[in-house]
Amino acid sequence: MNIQSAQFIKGVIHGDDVLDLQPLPQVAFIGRSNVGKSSTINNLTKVKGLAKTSSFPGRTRQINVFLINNKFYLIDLPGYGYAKVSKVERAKIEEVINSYLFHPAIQQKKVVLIIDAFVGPTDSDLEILDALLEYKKPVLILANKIDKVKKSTQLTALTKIKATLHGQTILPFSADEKKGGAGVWEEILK
Ligand SMILES: Nc1nc2c(ncn2[C@@H]2O[C@H](COP(=O)(O)OP(=O)(O)O)[C@@H](O)[C@H]2O)c(=O)[nH]1
Ligand SMILES: [Mg+2]
Repeated sequence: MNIQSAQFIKGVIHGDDVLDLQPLPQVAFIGRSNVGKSSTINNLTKVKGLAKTSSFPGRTRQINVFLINNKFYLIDLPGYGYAKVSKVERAKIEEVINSYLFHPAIQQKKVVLIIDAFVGPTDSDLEILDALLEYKKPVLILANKIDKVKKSTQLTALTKIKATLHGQTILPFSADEKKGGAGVWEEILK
């Protein structure tokens, strides 16, 4: 993918707030807090700092919208499953995510579900995957932070992840490394 332009459009807290976007395809990034959603967006667009990354989980509470090449939108969603926030706060974040992901008037071109290759799929990951499949969303699963898994055990780790995630295709990825983005773009735009 040749990136000519990548711009931040807005940050919102409800799916209704993106209904005024141009009628262009939307690619959404979803996953646990701190799994590397923002890093993946920066890697794919090759714009460092486009999406704010943080080593502290639970920082993004809003839906951030980016316009790429004036052709499609990348949607950075808040992370779920962060244990250190209150129940009320967690429910609020889930509401923000669901209001966008399952909005009846929004059909994403792709929903990129990012899981941690080192940690493996969590209950929250499975829950969201099941919901995405139930809503017949076009899902792409990235196993990010593959650099944290020893080379010799990567295949075993990926096979295990795949089995847990109902045999869905899993793409190993490392948002921290420069390479690998081309394969992800190919899958996203399929
Ligand atoms: N080792 C490693 N660290 C990563 C990778 N992707 C993201 N991180 C780190 O994980 C932390 C959270 O990343 P961020 O993109 O902010 O996660 P988000 O909360 O899902 O948006 C940051 O400290 C990143 O540098 C990766 O592929 N490998
Ligand atoms: Mg983020």
